[in-house]
Amino acid sequence: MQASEHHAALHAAVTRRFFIRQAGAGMATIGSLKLFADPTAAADTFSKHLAALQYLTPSEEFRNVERHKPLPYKLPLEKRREVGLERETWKLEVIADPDSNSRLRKPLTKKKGTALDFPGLMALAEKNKARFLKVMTCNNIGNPLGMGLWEGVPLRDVIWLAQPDRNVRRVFYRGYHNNKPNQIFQSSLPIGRVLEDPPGEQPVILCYQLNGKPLTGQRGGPVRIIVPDAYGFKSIKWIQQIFLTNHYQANDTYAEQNNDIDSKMKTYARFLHCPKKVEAGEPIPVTGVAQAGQSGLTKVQVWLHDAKQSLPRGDRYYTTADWKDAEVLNPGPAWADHLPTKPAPAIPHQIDANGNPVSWPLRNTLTHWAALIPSVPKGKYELRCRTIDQNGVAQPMPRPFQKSGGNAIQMEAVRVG
Ligand SMILES: Nc1nc2c(c(=O)[nH]1)N[C@H]1C(S)=C(S)[C@@H](COP(=O)(O)O)O[C@H]1N2
Ligand SMILES: [Mo]
Repeated sequence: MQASEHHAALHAAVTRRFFIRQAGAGMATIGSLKLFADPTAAADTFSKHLAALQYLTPSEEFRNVERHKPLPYKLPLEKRREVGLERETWKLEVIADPDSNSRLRKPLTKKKGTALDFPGLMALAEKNKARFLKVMTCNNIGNPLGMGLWEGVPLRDVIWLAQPDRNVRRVFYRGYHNNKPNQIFQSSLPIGRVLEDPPGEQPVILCYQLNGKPLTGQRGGPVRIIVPDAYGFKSIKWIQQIFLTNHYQANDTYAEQNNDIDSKMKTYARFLHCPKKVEAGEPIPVTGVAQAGQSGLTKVQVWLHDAKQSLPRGDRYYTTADWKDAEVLNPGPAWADHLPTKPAPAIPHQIDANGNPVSWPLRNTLTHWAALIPSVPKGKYELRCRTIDQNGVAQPMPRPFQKSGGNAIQMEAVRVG
């Protein structure tokens, strides 16, 4: 998977210091591990990854979750221009849901020539733009799709242009869908979430930039919605229409597909590097990523289980197992190393004026972690990782159901000897 190859490269760099420190601390067995035989060799091995060190996933290396035929960004340029999929021709309508009684004094419509165009969006951005770090994750896929710095105009600024004044309880929105009703992919939010951000939370935005560059067609450009605290299906790509409605129920395409559409991002850990085989007497170096969701993250833990032994009985999430803390790695200002513009921006609730994260890990983003597991006797083992959130709750609790976001405890087989 491309995204995880990318994470691996970045990861090698942030984890390098960790392993060198362990080696320097004189762990008795580390000398027998070729890769870490001496700290300089380890540094060399990793230095080739250093060039690729990026906390942020390059736009084209995100994993795509898309379902339109043809895919909007693969249409010929002429057609993309015609249907508003280029900045020069993009238009956004903000209208009352025709099936509802919402009232807007100044709907933004193509018909009346009042729809918002790209220069109009840029004029709003000049007055008030937002940017924030957020990991894109599909609730149906067990690994994050990519980590981004997203920039856009708060959606509420555009909604207020349309002067809504009564009977508005939700926002419905959809993107370009080849004008085929059966290809509509849509989502919705309570109007309150759009107009006001919960404490410490980022605004819902009309996003036109990712990692300091224009949002590409593949990532949902020219403009997509980004909902900072939600799973990917709320972040509609190729956005063109917003309906204000008095309906109190959601109309999300994902609701029809048996998903929990009210789910906030969850906290969970994944392995990136986990050796399939190690020599007896050698420690086991493992690394991974973790998503810090709604309840943040305090710990990543690993547990090496001898496959000959039985698993804890009546304890399906292994809460009584012998979990050991891994190290959560803070990239510091290096998170911004590959942004095209310097210095990196300060970000409310996330990045201070010196480019340092205000805390680590940040909610709704990724972090990297590493662990060096002491050597064990010859045999077959099962290695698992999990997170502990800021409420002290261990993965996959408190929300273990698959349809609100895949967060099952991951297991890798390791052979020793
Ligand atoms: N118009 C449109 N927007 C969409 C989708 C889509 O199929 N069409 N997929 C959604 C889903 S389910 C996810 S998980 C994210 C994935 O975003 P990405 O492809 O940029 O990684 O986009 C969301 N936005
Ligand atoms: Mo998704």
